[in-house]
Amino acid sequence: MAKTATKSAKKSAAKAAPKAAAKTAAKVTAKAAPKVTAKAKAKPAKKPSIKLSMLRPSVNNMTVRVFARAAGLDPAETDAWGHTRSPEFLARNPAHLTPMIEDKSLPRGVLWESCAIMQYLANKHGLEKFYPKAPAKRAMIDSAMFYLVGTLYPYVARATYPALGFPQYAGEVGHSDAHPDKKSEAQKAAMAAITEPLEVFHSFFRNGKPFIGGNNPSIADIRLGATLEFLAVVDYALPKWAKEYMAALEKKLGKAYAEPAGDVRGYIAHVKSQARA
Ligand SMILES: N[C@@H](CCC(=O)N[C@@H](CS)C(=O)NCC(=O)O)C(=O)O
Repeated sequence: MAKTATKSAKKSAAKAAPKAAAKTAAKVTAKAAPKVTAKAKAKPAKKPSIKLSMLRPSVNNMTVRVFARAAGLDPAETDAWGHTRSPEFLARNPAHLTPMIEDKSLPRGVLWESCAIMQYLANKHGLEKFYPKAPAKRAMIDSAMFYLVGTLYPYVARATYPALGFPQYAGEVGHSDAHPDKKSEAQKAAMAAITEPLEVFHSFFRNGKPFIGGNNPSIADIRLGATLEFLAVVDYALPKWAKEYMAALEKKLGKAYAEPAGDVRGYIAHVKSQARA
């Protein structure tokens, strides 16, 4: 979704997006408070909170939302739907892209691109479990993510964005004045082209292991799992290994995965029901 979403897609997403749960503050009266012992005084380490601007139906956004939850980073999320081209947003982020985090220690105060955000946060908070420090292991994670963003994702976007009601990436035939037959041809060709890079993730990057990261999901696995979610909108027949891989990822990450995935799945169910009506 590189461009502003269409009006109908905006409406659909607003409907599909669940409202943020209201936060309730616990009140403890001085009278009721127990006597504080030296042991009780030691507060648990506060989880770092990150400010994240996001769009709920997007898998680029789902990626960072899953990662932040899985890493215990307590994301304070702002729904940017309909605001990415506002003067305020553009002043901070001229690329108008989400996910975007705000962090005073960054030279320009903000950072976009899902993979760069995960790499930065993993580096900053020492989250080696998701992004190994050893150069050779890290290189494989980086290679998988760059391959995804550079090769697999453009095919996924071309194949699914028309059905999702999202505008195409710049340069796509779907974004041009080309005849609808040409657009449909490009969409079908992209569907067919997904097979090869998908198989590369399985045979090369996973190489017999449960995840690209080995026995535990890495940031590359989160990026891949989220990406594959979109294929449901075109009823893409995922190979058996991919279905099992996605289920294993969700099982390992639990609510951290299921909650943001629920927003994407809810949106897909919504657009599919609209298409049937
Ligand atoms: N490669 C980027 C893609 C980001 C992207 O396309 N973001 C879209 C949502 S999926 C967006 O924010 N579009 C709003 C706009 O362009 O105004 C990433 O992985 O973060």
